Amino acid sequence: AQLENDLQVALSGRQFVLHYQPQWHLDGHMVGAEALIRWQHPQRGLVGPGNFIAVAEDSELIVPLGHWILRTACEQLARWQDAPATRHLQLSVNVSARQFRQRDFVARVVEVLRETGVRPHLLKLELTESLVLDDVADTIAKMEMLKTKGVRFSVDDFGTGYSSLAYLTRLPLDQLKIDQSFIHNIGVKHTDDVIVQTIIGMAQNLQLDVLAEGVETEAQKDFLALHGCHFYQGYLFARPMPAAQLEALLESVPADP
Ligand code: G
Ligand code: G
Ligand code: MN
Ligand code: NA
Repeated sequence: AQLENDLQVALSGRQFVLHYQPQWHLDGHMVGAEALIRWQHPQRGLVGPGNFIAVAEDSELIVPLGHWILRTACEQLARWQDAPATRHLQLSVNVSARQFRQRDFVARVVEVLRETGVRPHLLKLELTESLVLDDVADTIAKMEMLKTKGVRFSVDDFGTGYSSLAYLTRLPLDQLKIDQSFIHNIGVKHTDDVIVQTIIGMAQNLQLDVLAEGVETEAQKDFLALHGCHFYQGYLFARPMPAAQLEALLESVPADP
């Protein structure tokens, strides 16, 4: 409960910041970024979410925190869409289960879009496989309402759950993100090579984009490219970074056409 209290203080004290990890097309263009929260702790410095997101998710705190994340990400996205060099960047935002299950989740997203002026198709909401599976009817209803507005959807950590093709076809999805545990084992564990190829094939058959996350080596990238994966995120390309640093990085790589 101490950490929960500290998080409450951090939220009202504006101690959270968002970093952005670039996402790339195979052709070398930066296509977007994923927003990842950090805690700028007055004593401990920059703290990663591994230590606190789970605690926030176990309490109601994830609801106001999740809303702050969405609003802050959309404020950044609004600045990017208004500048020539960054106007094509899409932004992925992680959504927690408790946040998504709120009755007013759809209304909140629509409100943030309206207030920030973000073009909805630039916003991609990342839902985990387990979230999506937990209450499929509610998931589909909410996704469809937002899909109508133009918002895009990605399944995060894909492959770690037990999703069937049958339910995947019922969701208005745009992208599958292959979980980094599988990427890590490319060339190391044969069954994971097979899983990666299967996910890429599944995405192609469903006409979804597929993004590999946690790509750390050229060998992993080459394997993924060989098997038809077009989108990448990982330390091989860039770490999560402040928005200004991402903008500087963009100046040194070709912009998305
Ligand atoms: O870099 P990384 O340490 O940023 O993130 C660790 C975990 O925290 C990941 O599972 C990631 O999905 C989660 N996470 C990071 N940022 C956010 C966020 O803004 N919202 C939610 N719900 N989870 C996040
Ligand atoms: O769970 P989610 O996929 O939302 O969070 C992504 C997490 O993966 C973040 O903690 C991010 O910092 C981390 N990450 C991103 N790229 C890499 C990578 O290449 N290697 C490793 N080990 N972690 C990564
Ligand atoms: Mn994610
Ligand atoms: Na993930």
